[in-house]
Amino acid sequence: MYPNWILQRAYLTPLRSALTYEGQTWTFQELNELSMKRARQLTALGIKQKDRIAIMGPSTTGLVVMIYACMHLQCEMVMLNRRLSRSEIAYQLEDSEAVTVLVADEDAEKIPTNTLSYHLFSTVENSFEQVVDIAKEWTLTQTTSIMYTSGTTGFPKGVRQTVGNHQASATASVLNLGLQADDTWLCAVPLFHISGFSILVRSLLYGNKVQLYENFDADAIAQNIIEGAATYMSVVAVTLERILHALEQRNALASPQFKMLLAGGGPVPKDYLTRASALNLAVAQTYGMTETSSQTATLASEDAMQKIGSAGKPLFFNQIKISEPNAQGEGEICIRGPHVTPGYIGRFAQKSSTIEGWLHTGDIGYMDEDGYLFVVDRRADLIISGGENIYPAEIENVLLAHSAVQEAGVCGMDHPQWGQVPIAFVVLKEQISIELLHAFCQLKLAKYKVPKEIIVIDELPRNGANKLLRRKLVELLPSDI
Ligand code: S0N
Ligand code: AMP
Ligand code: MG
Ligand code: MG
Ligand code: MG
Repeated sequence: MYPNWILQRAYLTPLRSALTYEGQTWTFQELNELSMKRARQLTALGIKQKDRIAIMGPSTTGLVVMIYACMHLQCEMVMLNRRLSRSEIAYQLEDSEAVTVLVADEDAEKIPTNTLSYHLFSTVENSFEQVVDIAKEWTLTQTTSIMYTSGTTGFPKGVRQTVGNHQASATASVLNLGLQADDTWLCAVPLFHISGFSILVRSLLYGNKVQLYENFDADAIAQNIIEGAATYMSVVAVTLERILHALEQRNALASPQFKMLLAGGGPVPKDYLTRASALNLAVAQTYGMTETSSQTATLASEDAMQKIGSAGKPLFFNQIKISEPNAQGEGEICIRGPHVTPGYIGRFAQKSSTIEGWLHTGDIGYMDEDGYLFVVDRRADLIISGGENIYPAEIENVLLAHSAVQEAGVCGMDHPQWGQVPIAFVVLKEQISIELLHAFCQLKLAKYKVPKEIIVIDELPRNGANKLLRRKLVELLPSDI
């Protein structure tokens, strides 16, 4: 048995700062009291311990308290991505069979109209309380969170992240990065992604403060880094670039107090690492994913420059092997360790997440002679736009559902603002305007997934077995978009 993280942390270091948001600070004791109260209010509204519930809201104290309240109740939290379209959210609610949705008031309109049960945060916050016996102990195998990640089929899979997965991840992270009592982790990545959620888990396990931002505000964050108010921060390539740009514009260096930007969620252009180094900004590149509750391998800062481009070595408990390497040593990256998900829920519940304990990521990489991981290609034509994953099949499925579309193929195109954006190619069976097709996509897909261009062609590139060759689509991209 393992302790309820929130109770244990409030017991060990009640008066330490736990969270700062918009200039206000809460101690671990205060967050515990608030979340215990919220747990009693959720109980009064009919939510039972261990229920599977969905949560959606912007990164505010209200969301953190709601998450901790659900942890107290040992609920399985389906973390909904606020950028998704209503129909994408409807899919996740249906697939997860969440008994209810807890939604921040400002996100209420994103809840699908046929949702049977939901509670606004304000309803919970104003509810009466009902006594509930909060579990003091948790088990390693209980599911804390569920995050949907899409796949080759275009049908997102709900990934279980257990108490054991989160604890192993947070422990391995601190064994690598180190820790001091006054370290503060700046959180401007969404709490519905493991990039953000793992910052909360680390805070509870380490007793460190989280400085939470509702939005990614490059100027405010650059100022924070110049002042050294925070010591760690998680970024994706796009947000790293925005920080570099803001610092360069001010002609200012990072404070010596600031320790490290943890950069993940996709590859980081080498040029950013050089620019960061010129600003005294240490960047640790990391390779991780939803299925591994965040980092699997991380490059130590002392290796940053001589192993430029590497995602580092696996963290202490984790193993990486390259499956079926080619002559250059490149093959599928496989991961084993206590941080690897036990599996999926919903329609993928029967699908095993591992083979003989190894998670087959679909990503391609190699280990150099010193044991450093290099990720050379990502899984299944995955497009990463500003740290958000897009699988071509998700967009193709939507386009194919339109009566005018005969065939559809999607690929990624490099983009100065987002790293990559999706572009769609369609073969039509009847005439239709691109505007209408575009509007159709907007209805069904998150904005970042809506193809930047829809290009009509006569025929899609396919191989002998009639399989769509998405990589050939890239060659068809016009040079003027
Ligand atoms: C890049 C972000 C911050 C952009 O958001 P911003 O600037 O706040 O935009 P908005 O004001 O909301 O919208 C303005 C317009 O921009 C469009 N838009 C927004 N985001 C995107 C996007 N990603 N791609 C394309 N367009 C986008 C809006 O639609 C809007 O359009 P208009 O004007 O037309 O209405 C934001 O996207 C962001 O926060 N991205 C990062 C997400 C993230 O954290 N991804 C990581 C996921 N992966 C993992 O969690 C696993 C890896 C991991 O754990 C990890 C990752 C990083 C660091 C550490 C770790 C770790 O291991 O610990
Ligand atoms: P997600 O499931 O949304 O967490 O996305 C994880 C995927 O992002 C991985 O399977 C990789 O394809 C990609 N990714 C994460 N970190 C890196 C990295 N350091 N370099 C290249 N790709 C990465
Ligand atoms: Mg994903
Ligand atoms: Mg914004
Ligand atoms: Mg969007």
